[in-house]
Amino acid sequence: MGFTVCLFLCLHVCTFFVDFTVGNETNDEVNIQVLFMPENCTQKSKKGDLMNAHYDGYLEKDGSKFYCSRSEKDGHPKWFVLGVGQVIKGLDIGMNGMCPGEKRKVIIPPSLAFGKQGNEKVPPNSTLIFDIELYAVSRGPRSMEAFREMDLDNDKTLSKTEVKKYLMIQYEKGVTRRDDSFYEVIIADIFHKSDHNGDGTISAREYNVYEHDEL
Ligand SMILES: [Ca+2]
Ligand SMILES: [Ca+2]
Repeated sequence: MGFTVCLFLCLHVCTFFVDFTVGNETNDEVNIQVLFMPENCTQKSKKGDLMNAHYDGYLEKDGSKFYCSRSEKDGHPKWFVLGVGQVIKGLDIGMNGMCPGEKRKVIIPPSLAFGKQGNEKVPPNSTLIFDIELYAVSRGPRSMEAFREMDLDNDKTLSKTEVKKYLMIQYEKGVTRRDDSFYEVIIADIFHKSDHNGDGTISAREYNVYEHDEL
């Protein structure tokens, strides 16, 4: 039984769709190497967290690069929810328990990547290597606690200003200061996916749609 998984939350830049079999035939594991650990790690990523990261993907067999988030289109870091199938399974596993600012090398067997089929850039049965740098982790972005935290004027909807303020607080826990254009790209992406009725704010109902992504 196969199902389609989008590698990236960013549907409008999503180029990789893949069918893979979820079965009990694999005991394969993701190999995680921590390349850099920041001195302060106030929170580690866990399932359901909103992640912001750059990652470059390589084929293990010849070291060729098949994906680079830094050079793709706008080059902004990828934004996705961890552990719910918005990235390949091996990345969901390999980016768990990670700190903002941490860098990892993650080696993913085919069964937890693009499987026997591969995709347009990944040959069948490819083991993949990802170089990952995590910029930000937002705890429980789908929780109503987080919604209330973001909803500064308590009107039960999130404006772009409110989302931006929240993101800036999250990012300042990380390593790098960002300019306005950085946030504008992310906010546009968030509203594109969450503001379903296009009124320029995210209602509690629209926000809560995320709750049903759990696998
Ligand atoms: Ca509000
Ligand atoms: Ca709305």
